[in-house]
Amino acid sequence: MKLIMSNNSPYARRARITVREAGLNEQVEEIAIKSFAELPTYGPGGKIPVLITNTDQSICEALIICRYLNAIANAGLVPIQSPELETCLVLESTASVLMDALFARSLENNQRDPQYRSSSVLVREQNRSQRCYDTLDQASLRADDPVTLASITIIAALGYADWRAPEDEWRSGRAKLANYFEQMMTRPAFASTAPTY
Ligand SMILES: N[C@@H](CCC(=O)N[C@@H](CS)C(=O)NCC(=O)O)C(=O)O
Repeated sequence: MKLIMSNNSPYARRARITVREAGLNEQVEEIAIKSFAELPTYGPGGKIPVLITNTDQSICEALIICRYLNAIANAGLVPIQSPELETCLVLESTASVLMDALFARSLENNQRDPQYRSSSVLVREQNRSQRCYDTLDQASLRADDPVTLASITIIAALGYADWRAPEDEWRSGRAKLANYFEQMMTRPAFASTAPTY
């Protein structure tokens, strides 16, 4: 399989950590894009990540790629029983929303002509980000719990916040979340995929 990615995309990082935690390193070759212009050649979405399967199918969307990798490796990255399943989905979806909120702000700040930048969008997405940080902090996450697609998404989103939204100071007043992040980052799958910027 081939994973079309970039070293600093938080969406691609979800898939890259999943590859490693699912033990699929030998089966998935990572291909870093040279330009966004080449992306539509890998599928209609034209976004990274894209997974090209062994049957030459092109799967997009990080969430779906991660579930596919988890399924083919039988990796157990999504609990199958309550209440762990619901907990995983609540946290994964919260981190997913956080990632989208951070990405939306990054688009406004870095790709929009300053005269067209929307301060209302920036405020709305920043408020959304703060609510998500709070929810994740209040979840009292434990680094010695089994890795799931939730923990993968949380760390990918927070790592992206460090890069694109340092003004959020997400660690401030959220010692539990900060401690969780630090501990998770000692795992090779997480450390080796830290964004390069
Ligand atoms: N919903 C998608 C978002 C992926 C995404 O937006 N990736 C960005 C890079 S971080 C991208 O490819 N942007 C190119 C573009 O928007 O044309 C996912 O979860 O995979």
